[in-house]
Parts: sequence; structure tokens; C-alpha cells
Amino acid sequence: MRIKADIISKLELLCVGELRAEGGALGLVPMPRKVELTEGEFCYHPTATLYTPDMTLRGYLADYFATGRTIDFNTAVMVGINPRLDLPAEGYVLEVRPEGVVVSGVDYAGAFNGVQTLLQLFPAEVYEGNFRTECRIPCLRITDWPEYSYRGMHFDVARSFTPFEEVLRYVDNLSRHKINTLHLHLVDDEGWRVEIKSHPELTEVGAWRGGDSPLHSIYGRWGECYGGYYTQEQLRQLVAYAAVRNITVVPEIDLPGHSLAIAKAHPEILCPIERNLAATAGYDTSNVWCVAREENYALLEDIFGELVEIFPSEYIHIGGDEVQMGSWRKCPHCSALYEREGFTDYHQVEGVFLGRVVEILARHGRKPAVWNEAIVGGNLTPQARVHGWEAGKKAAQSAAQGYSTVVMSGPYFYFDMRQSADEVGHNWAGVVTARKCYSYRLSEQGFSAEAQERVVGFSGAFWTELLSWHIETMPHYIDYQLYPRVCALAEVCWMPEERRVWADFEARLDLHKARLEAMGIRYRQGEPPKPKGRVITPKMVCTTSLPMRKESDLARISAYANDYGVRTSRTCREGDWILYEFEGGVPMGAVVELTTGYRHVTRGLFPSGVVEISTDGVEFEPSCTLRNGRATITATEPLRAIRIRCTTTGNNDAYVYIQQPVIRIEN
Ligand code: TNX
Repeated sequence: MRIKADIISKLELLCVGELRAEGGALGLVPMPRKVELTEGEFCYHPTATLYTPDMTLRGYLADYFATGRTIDFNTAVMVGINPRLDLPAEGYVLEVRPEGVVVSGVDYAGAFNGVQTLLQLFPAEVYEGNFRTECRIPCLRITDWPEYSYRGMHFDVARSFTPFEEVLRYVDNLSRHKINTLHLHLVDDEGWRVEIKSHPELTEVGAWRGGDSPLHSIYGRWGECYGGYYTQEQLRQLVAYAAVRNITVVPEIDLPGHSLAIAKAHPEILCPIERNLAATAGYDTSNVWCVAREENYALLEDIFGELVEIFPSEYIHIGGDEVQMGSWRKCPHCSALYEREGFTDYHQVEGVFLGRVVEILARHGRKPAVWNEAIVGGNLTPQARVHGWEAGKKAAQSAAQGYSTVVMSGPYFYFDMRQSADEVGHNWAGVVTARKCYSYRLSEQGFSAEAQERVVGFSGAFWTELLSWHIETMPHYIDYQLYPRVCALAEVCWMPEERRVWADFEARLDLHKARLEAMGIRYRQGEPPKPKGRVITPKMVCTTSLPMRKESDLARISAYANDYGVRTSRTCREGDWILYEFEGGVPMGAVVELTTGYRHVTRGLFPSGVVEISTDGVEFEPSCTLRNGRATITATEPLRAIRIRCTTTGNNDAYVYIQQPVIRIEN
């Protein structure tokens, strides 16, 4: 609360002084194209009303201001749509004069965008709703329009089911940053979240995980059954709610891979091959549709037939990423297809499948959106929109091949990545800070001038493998991962890249934080404090009862040389152990962090276990138990050995990750 008050008074101060000189001091995010400050200020009184002839906007604005049905002497703010304005789509002009405020959009989207800028001119409390406070706004004229037509944020509601109300909040907060597309990842291996009336089994089976449901959970919560799905009624409500906020919802049905959830209800969609369950700790993880099975396309007809009735979007995302093509190689029908067609790459088999799905969409008048791998197989319509997510040049290649491209490159736009080395989140694409996201420039990423023209915009991604696990200890996990990274993304989408300057954004973001707070967003405030002490690496030898994978080298653990751990070749059994023997001992007072599984993620761990310590390397005594596969102990006397003993058989993975201990002493 203090922070907020501070920033507001800072804003007020700026209002009178510096603000005059430079529009940046208003803290607008994303920064409009043109801000001209003019003489004087407009005084907003508690009795003031707002008028707009547009019923939809009036409904929206009624949450923030008193609105009038007609123009009268109380009308202080007017919002309208004027298609004759000489502005690109979604553009607007916002004028503040001593006698009142006028927002004119070239279209509905423009008016909505203008309203968002208008809200940012008011004190941050405006976001708390029912604004009735006297305040002053400097006179100005803003002329603004977006650089890109696709300003997106993706949301994976498949891996972790997110309650409907929270999805609405997600949309509302995006719209305040002029994001205009929600890419809704509705199905994946871990969940089927959309009601399909002709196939209720899809949600009956596919919407639940854990406990004795056919879909097992991966990151903890193994014993309980959890999940959920959205009814068609709810999804229609979401589409309408988003439309008011200038957001198009693009649904994704991820095909032909990532389809374990539907395969649990319809195992017959998979290739008819023997599966090696031993390699996957007893779980059938094959998740790829059989391309040669004709009935599969009838099922897809049913699904898309209902989906297009819920979502009016021009594009429907059909996935195409990370397909495990091994099943097709082994499948008599798919491999026969491959031979018959004279293919040279199994991506071409994927091409056949996606081609069929594209036909289904075309019959409904829709175009496909796909992940970047989908273009490898060749068979895709030039009308497809491609989402380049893989690191490196994938997005540039898609644009170079002529596809409309949305840039989502992992190392810049994956907001499920962690924001500093020791925070929550994945790390396959490295640490993704708001600054990293902000730094993305097409001109530096291998896009030719021509390819740049095909980039329709950018999108952040929010995958939720980790959400259902974190939500208990960190209820603000979504906000924490999204903000302020979404603020940076908003400018990448809105501004021409040559005008983006990090220092300038950072200063405005500082002011914008009061707004985030008033919006109720529990954003990441900065890097969390580092653990105390200095890390030491006393000479150590690590051994285990578990067999290692061929390429995994336990010596790297003994050398403290492997941040990501090394993998065993089977899952854990009760009685398994990992032993760390210290030649010269761990000094008294040292704090030892022990981890099984991944370091930042609860996978590949000992689900339960005990830590045993020894001062002579021979006799062991119990010290504590593991929680989420980990434990922290303090050496109350010098320790010669530490052993982690597993007390569960199986961890829902086909392996265990062994980690080096992290040992700290006070300076
Ligand atoms: C890759 S991005 C995936 C997702 C994961 C994500 C985790 C993409 C098309 N596939 O299935 O959730 O990494 O960051």
C-alpha cells in the first residue's frame, strides 16, 4: 500500500512539473506513438459523467466511471467511433482539454484502446472501479495505433485446469495492456478441457488426473484426483467477455501429438502397435493419432464441428508440435502410407494428417494456425498462420517461406521460464526476464526485410505444467510469471522496434506498477533475496543403488559439475539410496541442501525418503525426511557421509534425477 501511495504522489508531482516536458512521465504502457502536451489541465469532478453512444463500451466503462445515457452538462468524457479518421486499424485519438476529454477510435478496437490509455491518465485507483475522485489530468493530444495486428498471450489450461473466473481475470488484465488475442491451449496430454456434446467421454475421462484416473499426474499431487473442464456455455461467455475487451479467443486442439488425454477415452485413435510399458514405468505415454485410420477424421469432424460453433475466430489452432513419430514408423498402416507416397521424412506423414484437418476447417470457413514444426511436412495451406516457438531461426524461416508468422520464440516469450536462476519455472529456454523479452528485435533475429513484413505480431506463452503444483504454496503464481513480462510484451507488440528503449520503458514501468497493484495483480517485484552464505564444494564421492543411463555420468555429481543432475535408467524402489561421502567431511555449521529429481521441478524424485547422516562414514542415523523430494540439513557436527534413502516404489516417471548437494557456510 505504501508503494502505491508513493507512486501516486510521484505521479501528481510530475503532473505539474516535468510532465509538461515529456509524455513519458505519464508512465503509459504501452507507450503511444505520439503524445503532444498542450497548455492547461482538465479537472475531473466526482459528479462528472462519461458518455459513449456505443452500448458495449458503455457497459464496459460503467465499471470504472459514472456513465450517462445522453450528453448533458455533467458529461466530461466522450468516447466514440469515427471510421473516417485517417488512422490504421485499432488506432485512436485522445484529446484532453480544460473543458473535457474526447476519445475517438477509428473502429471499436481503436475506441477500446483509447479507453485503456484514458484509464492510465487517471490515478491508479481508477482500476479499483467506481471512480469518483476529484483529480487533474494534463491537457494533451495522443495519436496512436499498434505496430502489429496480432498482440497475443497464450494460456495452457490443459496441463493445469484453471477455474473459469480466473481465465476471465487473465483476459481482463491482458486487455488493459492492449493485448488483443488469447491463444487458448485447450487440450494436451494432461487434459481435455472443452465440452464436446457429441462425445461426453472426452471430458469424463480426459478432464481429470491423479488418484485412480486414467491420466496420471506428473508433478506431484499423485494421490488425489483433480482437474475440470469448461462447458460450451462458459466458453461462449468467455468469447463474449473477451470481445468486449477487443480480444479474440483462438482455441487450440493440439494434434496429432500431445493427444494422450483423448487417447485415454479413445485408445483406438492410436496406431495399432505393441507398446513398451516397461520403458515408461508402466504408463502408456503414446500420444500420437494414427494417420492411416479413416475413422479418426470422423471423430475430428465431430470435435471441430462443435468447436467452430463456440469460437468465431478466423483461425483455429491445430497444434502440430513435438510429434513422437516413432509410432508411425512402427505402425503397419502409417509406414505403408509412407512407402506408398514415396516419402523421405515422417514429417510428411504429419503433413497428410494436418492436411485432412485443414480440409475440415476449410469446410467451416476457418483457417489453421500451427506450431512451427507443422510446416516441415510440406502439405500445409499457404493460408496457415505459423507460431514460431522454438529457439533460433524457426520463426524467421516460417516468415521466409511466406507464412503469416507469430513470433513466440522460447528464450524471449516463454513466461513459464524462470526469471532468474533460482526462481520457479522451467529453464529449457534459459532465464527469460522482462528485459530479455523487451530486447527482441526482428532485425537482429535473421528476418529479411521481406520476412519482417510477414510477421503479424508476437505472443507470450504460458504453459502450466508447474501451475497445479505451485498454486498451493504460491497462489499468485500466474501473476508472478506474467507480470511485468506481459508489460514488456505489450510494447514489443505495440511499438516499432527502433523506438523501444529499455531505460525509458523501465522508468514508465515503475509508474505503471501502481496500476498493476490497483488491478489486483500480484506481480513479481524483483529478484528474490539470495540464500545466505558462500557455496563450498568439499571433496566428495557420490554413489547410488540405482543403475545409471549410459550417457549419465555420476562422476559429474562427485565433481559438483552438473547443475541439471544426472538420470538413472529406471524409476526408484523402496530401499534405493544415494550416498555422498566426504573425504574431509562437511564442516560443522554448514547448511546442506539435498535434492532428488529436477532442481526446480517436482519430477524424477524420491516421492518420500529419509536423510541419514554419519560422522564416521560407517554408522548412520536418521536426520529428517524428504519433502517434495528434497531436504535441507545443518551439520551440527562435521559429517563424513550423507545418505538419502527412498521409502516409495515408483515416482510416476521412468527415472530418477540425482543432484549434487549445495553446501553453504556463513562467510
Ligand atoms: C514445449 S511450446 C512445448 C510445451 C511445453 C513447453 C514448456 C510447444 C509447442 N511445446 O508442450 O509445455 O515446452 O515450456
